[in-house]
Amino acid sequence: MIKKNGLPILSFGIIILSFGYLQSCQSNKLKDYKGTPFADVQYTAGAQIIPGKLQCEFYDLGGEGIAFHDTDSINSGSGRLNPADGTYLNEFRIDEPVDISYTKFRDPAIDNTPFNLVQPEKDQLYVGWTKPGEWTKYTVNVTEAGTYQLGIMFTSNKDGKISVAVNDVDVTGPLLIPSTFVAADTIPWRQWHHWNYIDRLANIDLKKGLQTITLHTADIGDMNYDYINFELVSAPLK
Ligand SMILES: [Ca+2]
Ligand SMILES: [Ca+2]
Repeated sequence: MIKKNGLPILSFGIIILSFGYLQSCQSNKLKDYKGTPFADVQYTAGAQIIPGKLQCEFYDLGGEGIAFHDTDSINSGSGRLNPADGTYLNEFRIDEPVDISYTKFRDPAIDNTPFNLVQPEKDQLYVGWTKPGEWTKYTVNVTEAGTYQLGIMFTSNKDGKISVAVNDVDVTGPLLIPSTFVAADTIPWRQWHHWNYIDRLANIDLKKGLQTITLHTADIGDMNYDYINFELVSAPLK
């Protein structure tokens, strides 16, 4: 009887052990990771929740090489394009080299032009001045395992490419972020302010629990990232 039942019991045991090993790898990965969820005087919610919007400017705390990689030591937005004036938006992460700005609705128009493919909301922080090789990393809390459809709110001065990694493993390969260049807009700098939203960027599988998502600027650059939306489209197979 023992011999007869040995194989199924052994197989079941291997499946359990394999599952445990994968879980262990995942938690060890996070344990070895030195970054922590973003927090400041206004944002205290901890790890961003999936499903939902991953706000790109809320990349983790931890510094260069841990929570992000930037090609220089300057924040081209906070404190530069947006002078330090004591306001939250102008000084957001002012001492960090990831380049951050926010959507401005003014007259003359900046982010509120008819050249938008999708109108953004005003005062939305975003990561900009992106260059190939740069990345930002996020500790996220996935509340439901399954397949997620990714959407992105963005501008793209050329046909840039991004990729997305889960626990440091690239799960998408290069994804085209099509140009939002509009020749009819004769103000050159405003080509960086034509917004669009893609709702079917990619589908990825996520396990439940705390893990990391990394947003890579894979090619070309010159994109602005407001947020990536994670919509649960199917639950895991039972
Ligand atoms: Ca920079
Ligand atoms: Ca944002």
